Order: sequence, then C-alpha cells, then structure tokens
Amino acid sequence: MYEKSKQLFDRAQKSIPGGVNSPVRAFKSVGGTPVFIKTAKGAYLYDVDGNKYIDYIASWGPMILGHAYEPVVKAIQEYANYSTSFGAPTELEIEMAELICSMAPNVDLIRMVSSGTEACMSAIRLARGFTGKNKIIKFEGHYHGHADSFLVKAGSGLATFNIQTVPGVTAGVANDTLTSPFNNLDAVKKLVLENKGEIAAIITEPIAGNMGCILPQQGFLEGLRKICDEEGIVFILDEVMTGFRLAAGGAQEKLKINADLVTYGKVIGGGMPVGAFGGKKEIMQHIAPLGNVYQAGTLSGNPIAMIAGYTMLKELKNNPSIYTELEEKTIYLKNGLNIALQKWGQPFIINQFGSMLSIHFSDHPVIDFATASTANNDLFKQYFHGMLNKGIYLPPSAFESWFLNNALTKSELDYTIEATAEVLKNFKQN
Ligand code: KE4
Repeated sequence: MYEKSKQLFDRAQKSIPGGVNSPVRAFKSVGGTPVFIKTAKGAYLYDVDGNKYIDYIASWGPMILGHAYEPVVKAIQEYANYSTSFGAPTELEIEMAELICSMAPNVDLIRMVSSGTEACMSAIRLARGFTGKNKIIKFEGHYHGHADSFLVKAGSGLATFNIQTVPGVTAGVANDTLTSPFNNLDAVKKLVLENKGEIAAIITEPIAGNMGCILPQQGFLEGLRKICDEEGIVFILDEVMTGFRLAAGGAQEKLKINADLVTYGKVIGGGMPVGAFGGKKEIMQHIAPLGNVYQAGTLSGNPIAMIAGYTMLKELKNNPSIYTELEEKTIYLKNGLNIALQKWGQPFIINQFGSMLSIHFSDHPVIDFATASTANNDLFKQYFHGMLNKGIYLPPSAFESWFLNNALTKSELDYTIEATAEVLKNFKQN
C-alpha cells in the first residue's frame, strides 16, 4: 500500500534533514511513513504507490479551489515563457497590489514577500521601527512562521513535537517575546501593565489554526484592539491562513475587526511561494526605500508567483459565492462528523469557522493551547491512520486545522463521514 513511499522516505533521509523540507510533513506525531505525493487534481491527491486520497490539507491552505485549478495552471504556463524572474519592477506587481488593496480592509500599502514567515517577521520589525519599542506579545499555540521572535511557545510543528524552546533562538530575542494564553484578555492586560511603554505590537491569528482550529471568544479581539488603541501598540492580524480563505476580506471582514498591519500567505500565492504584509500608510511608509525599516527579497513579487496568486484572487473576488459554498460544505461535514463520532462513545469537540475545522478528542471546550494539549492524541493517531487507509488525507497532527477546498462535493463529504463511523468501530482503547 505504501511501499514506494517507504523507499522514497528512506532515500530522502539520506540527503534531507528528516527526509522532508518542512517538519509537519514527516508524520512524526502520528507515526508511520509520510506518503509521497505524485500528482493532484481537484479534491484528490495521488501518491507514488497509486493510492488516491480526498485532500483536507490543501497544501496547508493555498489550494482553496482544488488542485491544478485550470486558470491558474494556464496562467503559470503562459508566463513561464516570458522568463521566470527579472529582479526588476513589473506592471503585474502593481496589478497584484491593487487587487489586494481592493479586497483587504485597512490595507493602504502592501509589500510582497515569499512566505508567511517573511511577512510576519517583516511586520514585527516594522512595528518595532515605527514605535521605537522592542517587545511583542504573541499567543501560546499561535504560529507566525519560524523567525526567531516567534519560536516561543509556538503552535504548528512546535506544538506537534512539543518544542517549547528552540535551540539557536537567543535569550535576547526570546526575552522580547511575551506570551499569553489565547482568549485571555486579563493575561494580556497584565503583560501590558508589567511592560508599560515597551510593547511594539500584539500579533495574533484571528482564527487560530496552528493548535487545531480555535475561535476567538466574544470580545477578545475587540479587547486587543482597544488595548492597542489605548497603549499605542501596533495591532497585527496574522491572516496567513485566514486571508482570502474566510472571505475576500479575510477575518477582518468576517469578524469586523480592524488591524493596523495584516500579514498574508498561502491562498495569496495560489500554491506558489508568496507572502505579503500591508496596512495603514502612516506605518507602511516606514518600509525601505520609503523609510528606513529595511526589508527586501530577490524573488519578492516574482512574476510566476504573482500571476498564480493574481489569477486565484481574481477568481475569488469575482465569485464570492465560493465562500458561501465552502462554508456550507464545511458545516455539512461538521454535522455529519458529529453524528459519526458519537458512535465511538469517546469525548470529542469539533471546532469550525468558515472552511477551517478541527477535531479534538477532549471532553471540554478547546479554547486555547492548554485545552488543546489535553486532548487524547493517541486516539487522534488511530483516527488519522484509519482515515488514511480509507483514502482520506487529514493533517498529520492534532495541532493543525483541516482546510477544505471548493472542489470537494457532497460525495467526498459523505464518504468522509461514513469512513469516520467505520474507523471508529475498530478503535482500541490503549
Ligand atoms: P510559511 O512561512 O510557512 O509560508 O507561513 C508561516 C505561517 C505564518 N502564519 C500562520 C498563521 C501560519 O499558519 C503559517 C504556516 N502554517 C503552517 C501550517 N500550520 C505551514 C505548514 C508548514 O510549516 O509546513
């Protein structure tokens, strides 16, 4: 069933650390061999052993319209003929920036980069340069990429592998990163009081997706906004996951919350390496070459990445019903999984917002990293592999969100629900 993947994984480990180019792909927390993917189309992945999977990762978010989406593929094929990079400004970058500014609230100026990490790293540097202050507040279990400042009590792979402090991140850097539990406004207020006048930014995922999918509680984001207004702190919404996924205007539109700076990734590139950070002109104008907060990138605004992202965003802007369809499909799946999971007789919680969803085998609400961490991970592992063996590819960690793509139809959703009921039947209490 996975012979070729096993051979490739053995071979990969001889030349790539851990055999993967990003840790979360290694199946380390669920065990077993990562499947090596050969091709994908629509809602399906096909691995090197010829196995077919319904895809609920969508490349960790980008493939919102399904794999090998025709207009994006055609655009990349065409633009590759004009050369793949110039290192000089292009009209396409202006069109991309204008399109984003037309979709995203509170974005007067936007700078393209090549990953979500770069976007978030640049946004906090800008906040520090703009305010002249050093500290940032982030939330436990949130992941803003692998820049040093963020690798403190972070989510995603760090939560998956329980890496609380990362060797190589100096105490000097870590000391400027303050952390609070998500959804705990009092803890934030305490940090602000203890570090009066020293905090440059509060950065948060508006809908957390790196410890499973965890929603902000009523008033939490509004409370952060108020603190930032009162204290002269830059409010950064990390919309790398939620941007252009939850709505054309992302979480800012859906949750009616205004950021000072916002970061993007994933969907914005249509599957190509793209990130971006943008926001109010009074802040963004401090970015070089306009200002002195230096930020740069050889492949920033790369034409192939731009045309892929531009084509994807254009589709989403011109067909807003995609967001309604995606949300309806996700709610349909959630309701079906609720019924199927009840057959197990094991406690579980399903968190869902828009086209993001996660299952936590826990008997209490999952509202932050601490409550996400007490879920039954052994049960998750059995569920993950049971579903994989039935041709359903879930994120290989309980600390990740599922990402639905709009190529999914009722048939895939029903099969996923039936498989969940099936897999549960064979569950063994360890
Ligand atoms: P990248 O540098 O991986 O493009 O983006 C970093 C990032 C920033 N902010 C948020 C909210 C993110 O979710 C991410 C990246 N997400 C992970 C998935 N949990 C990427 C998967 C991986 O690390 O391979």
